[in-house]
Amino acid sequence: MNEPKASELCLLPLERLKSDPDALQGDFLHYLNRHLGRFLGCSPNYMYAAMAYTLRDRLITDWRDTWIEYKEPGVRRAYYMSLEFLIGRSLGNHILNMGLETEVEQALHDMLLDTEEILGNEPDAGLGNGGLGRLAACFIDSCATLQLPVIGYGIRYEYGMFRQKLLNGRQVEEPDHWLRDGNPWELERPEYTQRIHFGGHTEIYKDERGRNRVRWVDTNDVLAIPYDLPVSGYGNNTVNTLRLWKATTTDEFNLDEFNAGSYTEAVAAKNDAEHISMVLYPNDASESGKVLRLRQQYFLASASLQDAIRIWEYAEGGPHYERFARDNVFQMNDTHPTIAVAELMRILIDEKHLDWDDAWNITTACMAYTNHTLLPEALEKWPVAIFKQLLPRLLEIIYEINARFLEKVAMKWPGDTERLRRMSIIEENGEQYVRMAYLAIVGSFSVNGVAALHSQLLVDGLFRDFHALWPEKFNNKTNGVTPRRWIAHANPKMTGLISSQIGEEWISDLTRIAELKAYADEEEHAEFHEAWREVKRENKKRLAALVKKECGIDFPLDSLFDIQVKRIHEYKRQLLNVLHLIHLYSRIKRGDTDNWVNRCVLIGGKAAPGYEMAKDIIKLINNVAHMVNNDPDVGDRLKLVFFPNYSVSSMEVIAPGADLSEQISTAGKEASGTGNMKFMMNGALTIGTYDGANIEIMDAVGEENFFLFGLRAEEVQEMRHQYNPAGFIDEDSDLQAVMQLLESGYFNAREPGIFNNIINAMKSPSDPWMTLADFRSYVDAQQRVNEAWHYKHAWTRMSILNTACSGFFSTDRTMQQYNEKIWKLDPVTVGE
Ligand code: 21N
Repeated sequence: MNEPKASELCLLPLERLKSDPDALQGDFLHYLNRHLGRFLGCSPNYMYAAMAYTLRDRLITDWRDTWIEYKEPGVRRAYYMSLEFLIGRSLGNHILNMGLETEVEQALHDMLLDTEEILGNEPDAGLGNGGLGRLAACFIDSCATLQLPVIGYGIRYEYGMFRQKLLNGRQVEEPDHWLRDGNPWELERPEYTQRIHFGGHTEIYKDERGRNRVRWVDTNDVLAIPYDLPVSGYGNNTVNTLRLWKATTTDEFNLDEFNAGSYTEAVAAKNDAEHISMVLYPNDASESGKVLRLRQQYFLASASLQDAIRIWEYAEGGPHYERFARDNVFQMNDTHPTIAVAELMRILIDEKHLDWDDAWNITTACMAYTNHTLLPEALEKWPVAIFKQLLPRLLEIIYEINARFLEKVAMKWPGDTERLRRMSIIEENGEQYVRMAYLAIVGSFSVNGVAALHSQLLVDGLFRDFHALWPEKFNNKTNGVTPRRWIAHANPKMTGLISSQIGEEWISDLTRIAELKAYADEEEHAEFHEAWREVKRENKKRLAALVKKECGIDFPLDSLFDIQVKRIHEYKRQLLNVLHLIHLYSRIKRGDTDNWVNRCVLIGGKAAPGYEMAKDIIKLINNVAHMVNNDPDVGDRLKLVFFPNYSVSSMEVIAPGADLSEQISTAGKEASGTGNMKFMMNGALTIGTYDGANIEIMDAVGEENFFLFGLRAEEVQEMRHQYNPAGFIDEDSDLQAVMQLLESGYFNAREPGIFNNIINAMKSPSDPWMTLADFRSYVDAQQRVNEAWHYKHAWTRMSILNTACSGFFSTDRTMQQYNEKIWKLDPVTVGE
């Protein structure tokens, strides 16, 4: 008999584990008792871990088979590079994707355990700030479901997004040590460790053929260790990989210090390396400018590129670089990993010894860039001085890229020095900076915005000059969200009701949810309408219980649940919401309550720790809430809470319980928004400005099923030059009453002056967010909401239509568009 060789042995099929309730229970108890050393009746976080291990075992076979398929030569792969992946919890998601809901439920039930409680013990993987990080998580979910060979690359932050506490109505940040009890999902792969260089200097040498080459020497090196997380597809055998890098020290240390007898100091100094993956920067939508942040960016870019090259060389069986761009594409999530453009050039030139032109052709054929913001304060630029210190070789390469690029510009527009100055990758007025967005555009074959309006504004404004040079690079890819997490998992009751009417196909093909439109008519489908209302009521009950637990306030179920959750930022205009609430309060106080609609208002979101105005806004919301909730004149007419520590897992309860979704940014400022889509899918109606993806949401559902208000982007620009907030106050007695109440100190009687910054900002003619300009229109739209709410049946119809028209906003569609126009990958089926 022929003995198999070792290399053949490793390809032998792995036995599939049984997944009936008995088998699950057996493995669960094995992990709980024999691995974790705990027993039934122990603290529930161990039961969560035991169930996670049980399911991970069942993912491993498909995970391995998926890798084997992807490593075949000729399989083209995409790499999604992102400094953020805001994953949230995973157990419920995997159970859903594997179709094991009833089996797990049964297994736990037989041990008198409650599934929901156990799922609730998983800490959120909060490795992101907001929309950009959550988008990355939705993207990789959809890629696995679509069977696309896409690998996520990110950083395994020891501390994710801070936990938000409230003290006297103010935000207090607490560190999020999410890995403290271990992470059962991750698999450490030290065999694929990569080495990353920092510091040092460059020198020129002659190679064996007498050509000048550059060496980067005397560097301080750091090691990158990969930790893999499984990303399961829905109802298929695909298990993709999210690979997160942890920074660690090399074992080398400074011998001089060692010889001088400072052994402990020499070892201790090595700690510096570990800091790179210690903490996520929490200031979304404004650049941090910190050296550690640039170290994180290069660390991710370099480790990921080296790893992708290693995978490709292995599959290809040798370094035939003319085929590299045929097989690989890198999607950069904003400019954060954009140093990858220069890093790929460095690897190809210094390490693979390609010449400049070949390296540049490869690089610009496999890099693609997504922009997520137009806000000037969020556009990354790094001081050249910092670059020179930290990444001297990369700065040289960027200079060379820039010189060759500016030659092209000069050729197309001879004598236009002003244009050269504008378009240069290096900003030269005063201190020099590297403009990362420009590096990304020059180095990529595709540049996209995240909603139709946003992509249009990019080519008309910020990137105008580049669009004139390369119109073919620019495109739009409207964002989405994954219907698995945001409907099927978060809203099981609605899922059951929908599937009872149109089957389950919609879960992996959301265009099919349009079939619900046929049920929008109350007369013909009275039972369905009744059931729809009942589902919403149950979801409101679940949300009300969470609000009671977190905030201590009762939300009566018959009230309209009016919700704004997102990062706290002036452009998102939580302040406009507050002005409306003060208006409602003042109406109650003066007895103007005919046809009143009772409202429960929930506002939640985190402020960047250094963003004082955002922190003042949180304090104002809490102070107004205190007055409103404790005033006996108000009663059930109005309830207001600031919901603490808004996160992925809390949104899973909040979105299904919402009646009204607040999407009220200053037009032209919110690139897309994605919370707006989650609310829509779960049957909430939107009150919103003509901004970001709101526009596409309204197009899909129809203006008559959407509460539109406010200035449009062009009107905002138009008014800017002559914006006169005082005029809006003078002409509107409601706004006068609101501002008077606010300025009188009514909400801060014992804390005089604390809201002066907020008041002055709103009253300033240079207020970039022009909050007062939209007050009247917003209050009128809220009045239309009230009128609509009176007609329960018409409201239900609009709610059903919102869900039924949400098919476009699945990330399955978004990923299909990225794939058709940018990545061009073939789907890979696994295990058939
Ligand atoms: C959002 F701290 N953009 S979250 C858009 F320095 N950018 O605002 C939203 F490390 N974050 O409209 C859109 O729906 C969403 O992206 C998805 O496309 C966000 C930028 C950021 C900047 C600096 C930093 C972290 C994040 C930090």
